[in-house]
Amino acid sequence: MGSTSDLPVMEKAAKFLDEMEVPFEMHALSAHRTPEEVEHFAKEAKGRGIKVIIAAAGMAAHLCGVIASMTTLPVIGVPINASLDGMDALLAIVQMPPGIPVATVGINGALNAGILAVQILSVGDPALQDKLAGYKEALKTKIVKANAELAEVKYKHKTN
Ligand code: RP5
Repeated sequence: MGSTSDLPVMEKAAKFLDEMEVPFEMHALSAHRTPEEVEHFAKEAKGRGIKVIIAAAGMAAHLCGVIASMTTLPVIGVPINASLDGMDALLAIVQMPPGIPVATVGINGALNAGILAVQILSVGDPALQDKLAGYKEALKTKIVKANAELAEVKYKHKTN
């Protein structure tokens, strides 16, 4: 993440990775404030065994694209709502030029970034695929239960 002020959002990704028992690192690295550290991280990541990078930044959010420019690892970008309702970060992250993609999730979409990272990691890992399938099944159960509860809500003109 570009700053620890992004941590309250990025915690959702961290909690999901913990739930899936996937080892991960967290760093505060800024494309503008600590560009040398960003370069070192991006260039060394693959050699250290990292498989996927989730990069989160707000405002003029160059971190994700800069990292993507220096590695062939998949980079998932999380636009953080730090100003302009997050639209500045969303456009900065998603509008990458041809050749340097960043798989961009929604504004503050840290949970989806965590899920997508695990989905990428699960290719060729049946045990991890099973854990993901369990997670998605629980989502289904939650909505089935919600739908049943909604059926009990009564309005004069509600017909179900
Ligand atoms: C970005 O600037 C960070 O990712 C953060 O979202 C935003 C504000 O950073 P702080 O001023 O809170 O450190 O680089």
